[in-house]
Parts: sequence; structure tokens; C-alpha cells
Amino acid sequence: MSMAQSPEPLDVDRESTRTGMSKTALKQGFLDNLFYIQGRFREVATPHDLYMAAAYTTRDRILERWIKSAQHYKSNQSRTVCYLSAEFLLGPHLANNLVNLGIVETATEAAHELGLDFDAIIAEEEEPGLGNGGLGRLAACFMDSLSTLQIPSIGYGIRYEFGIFDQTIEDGWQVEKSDNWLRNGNPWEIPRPKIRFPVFYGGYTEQYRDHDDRTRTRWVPAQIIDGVAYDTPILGYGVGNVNLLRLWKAEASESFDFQAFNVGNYYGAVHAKIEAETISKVLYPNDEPEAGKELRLKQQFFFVSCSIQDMIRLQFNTVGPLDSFAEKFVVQLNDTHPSLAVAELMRLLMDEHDMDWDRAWDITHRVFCYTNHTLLPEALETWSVSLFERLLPRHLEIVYEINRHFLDEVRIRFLGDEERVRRMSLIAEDGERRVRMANLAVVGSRAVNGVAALHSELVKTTLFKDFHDFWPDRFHNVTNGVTPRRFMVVANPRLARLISETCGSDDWIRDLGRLRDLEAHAMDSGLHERWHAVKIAAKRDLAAWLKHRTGVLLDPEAIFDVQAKRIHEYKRQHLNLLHIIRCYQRIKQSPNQDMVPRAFIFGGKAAPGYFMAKLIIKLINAVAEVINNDPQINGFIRVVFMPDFNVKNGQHLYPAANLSEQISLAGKEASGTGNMKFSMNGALTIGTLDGANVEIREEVGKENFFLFGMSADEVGQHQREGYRPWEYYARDAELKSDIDLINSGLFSHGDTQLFRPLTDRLVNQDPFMVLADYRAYIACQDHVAEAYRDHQHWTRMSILNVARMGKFSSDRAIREYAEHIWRTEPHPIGL
Ligand code: GL4
Repeated sequence: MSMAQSPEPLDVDRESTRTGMSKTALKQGFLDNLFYIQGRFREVATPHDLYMAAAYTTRDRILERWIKSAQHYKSNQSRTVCYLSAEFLLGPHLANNLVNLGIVETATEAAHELGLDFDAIIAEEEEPGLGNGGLGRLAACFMDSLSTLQIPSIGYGIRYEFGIFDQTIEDGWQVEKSDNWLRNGNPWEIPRPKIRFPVFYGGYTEQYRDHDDRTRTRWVPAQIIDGVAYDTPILGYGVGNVNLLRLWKAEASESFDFQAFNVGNYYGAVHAKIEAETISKVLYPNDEPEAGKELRLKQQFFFVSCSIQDMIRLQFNTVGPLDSFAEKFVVQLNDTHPSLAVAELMRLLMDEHDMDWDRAWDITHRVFCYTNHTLLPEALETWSVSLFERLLPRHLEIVYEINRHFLDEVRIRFLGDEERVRRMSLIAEDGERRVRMANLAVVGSRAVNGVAALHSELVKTTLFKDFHDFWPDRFHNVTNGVTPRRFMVVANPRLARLISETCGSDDWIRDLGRLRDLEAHAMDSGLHERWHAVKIAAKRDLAAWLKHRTGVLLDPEAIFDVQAKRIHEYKRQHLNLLHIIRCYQRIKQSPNQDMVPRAFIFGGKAAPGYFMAKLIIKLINAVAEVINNDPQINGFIRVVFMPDFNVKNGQHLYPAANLSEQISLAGKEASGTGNMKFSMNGALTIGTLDGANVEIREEVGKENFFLFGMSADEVGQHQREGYRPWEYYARDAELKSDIDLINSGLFSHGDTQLFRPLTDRLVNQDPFMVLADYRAYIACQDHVAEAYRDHQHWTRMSILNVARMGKFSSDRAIREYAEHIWRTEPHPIGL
């Protein structure tokens, strides 16, 4: 381009350095932010300064759209989805926002011209790990899709000062390090010190007569804590819509308790402040709730109360009277963690806004919808009535009252069936009396859904059978999905480019069904070659990353066989391990056999208090140490544990996998979403008929999926007939020898006791039926190895997996929620 044609010098004059999308505007914006926000110039800027400047430059461009969206939503009084979730596992923002703004290339070039290492800047970001796993990540995917589908929405949650712990591996064991993610500042959030609500705890309730001489109730709390809003803009892909993620931070309502201060109790006063702030201090690192933790109940009420008060404020600011609250807002409860919202809305409508019970209930039960995410009994939240009453005395009264109205209806419908009444009650009366949060959520909601077809069926026929008998129309299925922006475009740019070139457009990024266009090319050898090259490149990248972090070197030609998810017995990482030990023994027995090389890659965190999960991590690392250092194995199989699996590190994993392990016991994994992330990056799945695996297999075709193991029905039948794992152990010589090898001390420097708790549990109890599925799993893995030998065929299956994954976009899931459950319309904001 000649100088005369270059529009660049003019651009900066015409375009703001804060909103302009040209390379020149980006460069100027970056330098301005480096100077005016970080107070640095190039020569002295640290990598972190550069990242911050890049983040602010990106944020500036989002803010313009955000303001427009907010103005439009306000003036149109648009119906708003409020997604209440104790977890949002967002992952790094920068790369994702650049993709959604459509300026990745321009930004890359701009960075290059400034002499900056763009990848290093992206890598500098510390992710907000405000979630444990699938449930929290789903909330983040849904936020992306809500914005992309232009649906007005607010995500409400907690601004944990410490998110999910950082995991390191020391001597093979998991070690937890606190996640101080805010240490270096968070450029994506905007504090709103004036959006602040009081949250009450403890104390007592009393009745009084109001000016109309009506009896009313008032809650006199023992403690008041403030919740302060911190807003993060969530930009949609290729649209002008920006929605809001509003997270609450707990603060003391006054920095000093002056009374205490005046009598000289300065330390006591400061103590109260510290205590207030503990509420939003740390995320509970369990996938399922830890029984009876008072602080967790306080956290739940904290964010629920702030969020409902905020919605009422917004109602007054936009529409006006509260009568139309259920038309203005729909609230989706992400699991039972926010189900106190039902009682809190009732309280606010009645005690603060003068409504009588019937009007308040009519609004409340039209506002809420509830998603169930698990059938595991230990994950179903209950709170002891005594703790509940001590912390939330008014809410206990309201729960009792809801229960009284509800059980009256049940009694009328099912005359004399007191057993049913007992099962459906919001209060469990066997043993210590407890509040059943799931029952509260079902009774308080107009729609209840599971997260995959099989799961939703089990919700209706087992967990909530009584409720389904009572309200059959209340129950729905919305199969989970994941965002292709984060998990394809950001994580796997090479594949994204190849797909766009092959399909002739990048429309698939917003309409994932368009991936079907790939099918026409599934036999094309030219595509095969490029597809294979993309996969190998990702495998090389991952191998380099893992070599750097763990010292283990992987062969990029080997099958990359990956299991990455929370460590849990029901997910059966130990079944995978038994297969690895089988491979090891086979090589030891006949070293010269013709085996397909494999790299077994694990990633995942164990809840710090979950002993068995931590022992599984230790065993993975112990097996890795022996196999990786055995000269006879000679690298034929390798085992590696990726430390600190999180969103950011996961982005290295999905593109590189050939085989995705989805091997939970059928009926236990509600949906799974990692299964989708792997498959849409071209991995084939080895899996059971569990969760969304069932639907993935239906979509990609059974010939492109490695199925094994019992179905959920067979599992149930087997359990009813009496499951005796020791019989499998005794009957199957190979299985026996694999377990015995663990007990021999080979993997534990001669210690024959270290892994006993694990092997004993397998042989004597085996609650997740690892031994029953072992034989089928080994046979299926042998099919995998055979299939991998035919590279052409494997690549074709890989292409077809990607081509047929359209259903598993979170855009589809959100569209279903919007149409069938929320009844909301898009409100497009022009660019
Ligand atoms: C989970 C399920 O275990 C998981 O299968 C599902 O994909 C996810 C999102 O719906 O929710 N439930 C809990 S609890 N944690 C999860 O990850």
C-alpha cells in the first residue's frame, strides 16, 4: 500500500483511541493506557503492565457497547433473565473478548508492530477461578450465549477473594495453594460502591401493627453486612450486546463499630469488620456441599439477598410497581445453592413492600425456574432446622408457611397418603429436622429442568418422582452446551481457521449447526492431511507445555488419551488406571509386541477433604513414575498428570486430544460438558451411556463413538440383584493381577499399604462398579488402538465428530431456555 492510500494517520483523529478498531487506534489506545493507567512507558513496563494495558484497551471498546445495551434495555423495559449462581468459572477474559470483538488479527498485528509478544501478553492473565468445575463453567458458557443471542440478562454471584485453589503436585500428592487472583488487580471489573445492600443475619422476628392496623412481621437482625456490586461486562460474539455479571463483595456496614470504639474496644471493632468480609472470602472447593458449614449458608443468603434487592431496585427504576415483577424478571436458579431466593423474595414483598401472602406467592412462583445438576445423594443440600433458624429466623417461618400451603394441596390430591406427604415436605423429619433445599426450589419454581435427556428422565422417575406425579408439566429437559467461542475459536485457532476455510465462511461460530457443511468433505484426502496436521501441531504444543511443567516427554505420534475433569470416584479415573496397568503388564510380558503408542494424560482437582480422590491422584503419579522410567517400556506408553487443570490450562488440552475419556458409571454424571469440548475439537469419545454421552453418540453416529459398559438400567438391576465385586476380582485373572500389582508395592517403593484403602474399596464395595465394567472397558480400548492404526479412517471419524457437534453449542441450550422456559425475546443492539 502506498503512503497516499494509507488512511492510518487520519484514523486516530476520526476514531477515538478508546473505541477505534483500527490497528492505529489500538496501538495508540494501548500506549495511552500503559501511560495513564499503569503509569509506565515501554522501556520499564513489566509483562504484567503490558497485559493490563492490553486489557484496558480491550475493555474500553466493550464499555461503549455496554452503555448502549444498558440504555436500550432500560428504555425498552426489556424482560431480563437473572442467572443466580454461586459459581461462575469464567476463564481468562482477554483472548475471549478479542474474539467476540472480532479484532484478534488487528490486535495481533498491532502488538507485533509495537514489538510485543502477543501470546506472552495473553498468557499473563490470571483466570478468575470462581467455580469448581462443570456447574460453574456452564454458568460462564451461558453468559456468553445470552449476550451472543442478545437476550438481556444479569449473572448474579459472589466475588470470592479466593477462587478454587491452585493445585501443585508434590511427591505425587495434590497440594493446595490459595488462589490470590486479585493480587495484581482485575482490569475487567468496575466496582459500584453505591450499589450496596444490607444483608441481615440472626436475631429474631416480632409482630407489630402497621398504620392500617394490620399485623405485620419484622425481622430484627443480630448482624448486618453490606454487599457491594462489582460489575464485569460480558460481550456477545459479533453483536453490540453486552450483558452484566454482577458479583457481590461483603463489607462491614460501617468500617468501625463506634460504640465499641468509644468504650475503647478498638480491636473488637476491627474484628467485626474482618468477620463481615469473610463471607465473600473464599469459594468452597467441593463439587458437592460439605455438610452443615454455617459460612456456606451465609454465603448463599448473602448473594441471594443482594441480588433480589437489586432486582427490586431495577424494577422501580424501570417499570415501576412490583405487580409486574414476574413479567420484568425471570430468575434461573443454578442448582439449589440460590434457592433461598424463593423465601427472600417472599420476605421482601411481604415485610418490606406490604404485599399479602397470596399476591407475593403469585409473583414469586412465576419468577423462579430451577436447574438440577446432580442425582448424587451427597450433593443434595439440606440444612439443619436449628442452624437455619439461628441464621435466618424469618426465612424459616416463610419456609414453614410455604410448606403448610403446599402440603395442604398434596393432602387433597392424595387423600390419606401421609407417606407421600412426608417425602415431599420441605422439612425432613427423620432424625434431626432439616430443610430440603431441592424441595424448596421445586415448590418455588414454575419450571424445573435436568441437564441431559437421560438425567432429566431420571429426575422425573427417581429424584423428584413425587413432584412429577403432582406437577408433570413443570418438568423439562435442556441438554447442556458449551460455547464454541471459548472452546473452539480461542482454544484451537488452527482448527477454527481450517473449518472456516473448508466451509467457506465462519458462520459456524454463531450457528454451530453449520459445522454439518464439513460432512461433504469428510472423504477429501486434502482435508484429511490438513486436519491431521492441525491435530499434530496441537499435540506438539501440549507436549512442549507438559515437558516444561512436568518433565515428562510425550511422543506426538502416540494416541493422546485424555481424562480431564474433577477427580471423583464416580467418574472412575481408577478404571482408566487399571487399563494403563494392563497395557504395562502386556508390554512387560511380551516386550516385542506391536502396540500402538499411547500417552495417557490426566488433569483435575480433588476436593481437599476427599481422601479417596487424593489417593487416586497419588496413584496416577505413582504409576506414571514407574512406567515413564522403565527402560523396557521405552516410551511406548507414557503417563502424565497435568497440574492445575483449569479453564486456561484446559485450552491446551482440548485441541490435542485424540481420545476423550467419559467413563463415569451410567446414571451418575448428570451431563458432563468436557465430553462436548473434546469432541468438538476432533477427539473421539470412549464412554458409557451416561449424561450427555448418550446424545453425543446419537449425533455423531454410533460408528464414530467407542461405547462400553452397563446402561443405567443395567446398573440399577445389578444393584438390586446384589453386586459382589470380589467375584469379578476372583474370576478375572487379568483384573486380579492388575489390582495385585498395585498392592505389591511396585508403584509405592515397596509400601504394600499405601493404596490399600483404594484397592480394598474396589474389591469389597466398589460403589461405582469399576470391576463390573473393567472387562468391557479393556476390550473397547483394544478397539480404539486398532482403529487408530488406520489413520485415514480415524481422521474421517474425527471430522465427523466435529461436523455433528452443532447441537452442543450453549447457544442452542440458551435458545431452548428462552423459548420453552423463560419466554424471553432477543433485544438486538446494532454495532
Ligand atoms: C454438575 C454435573 O456433575 C455435571 O455432569 C454437569 O455437566 C454440570 C453442569 O450441568 O453440573 N453438577 C455438579 S454438582 N457439578 C457439576 O459439574
